Amino acid sequence: MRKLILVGMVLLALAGIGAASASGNLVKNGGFEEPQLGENIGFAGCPDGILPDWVIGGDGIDHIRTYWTPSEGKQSIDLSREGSGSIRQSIPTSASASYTLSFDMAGNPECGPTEKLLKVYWGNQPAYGPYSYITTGYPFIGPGGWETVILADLPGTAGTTQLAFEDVSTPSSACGVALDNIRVISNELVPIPEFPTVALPVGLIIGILGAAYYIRSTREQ
Ligand SMILES: [Ca+2]
Ligand SMILES: [Ca+2]
Repeated sequence: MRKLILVGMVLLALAGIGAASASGNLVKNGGFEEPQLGENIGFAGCPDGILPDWVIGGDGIDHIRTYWTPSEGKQSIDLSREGSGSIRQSIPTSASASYTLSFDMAGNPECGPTEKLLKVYWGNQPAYGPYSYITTGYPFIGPGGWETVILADLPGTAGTTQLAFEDVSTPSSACGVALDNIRVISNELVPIPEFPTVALPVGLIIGILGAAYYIRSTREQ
């Protein structure tokens, strides 16, 4: 029985590793939850140096709290403060891996242009996009207004790769691309789904049976 308990514990540990890898987002503050703005703050204009883990470029951004509903957590950004802005961050990467980038995009509907345009940069690859978002029909950004963009098989390089987002809406205005929930996952870390899904319940059952057996045998002594 002790061997069985040990097997259960090992399976549980392995299932834990699989789950950790699956949620291994390499982007820091990709949901713009830091710094936490006050509950009643609509938005805060951000020049460079305000948003942790990101370098802000262009004309800056707005950090959004209650002004509209984020796609993740409590905060998101408008990639344009008074004019088009950009953000960038260095991601730890490996030359032997490829990466999947995903993010949620919408557009600030308060002012024109109605078509918001976004370019995405990954290392020295040619720019991706421009991705277009039409604000017509979305007077307020809500859960149904966000669109998820996924870029799979981005190449890795040894060291770090710079990830950048740039508002290229024309003309530039105070109402830009809305961004939230930026994630980069190493494709090598995505676990084989069958293993942890089987290992977790099997490990749990063996563990519970083992614990019950152990309690019973200690009571009988
Ligand atoms: Ca968020
Ligand atoms: Ca703005």
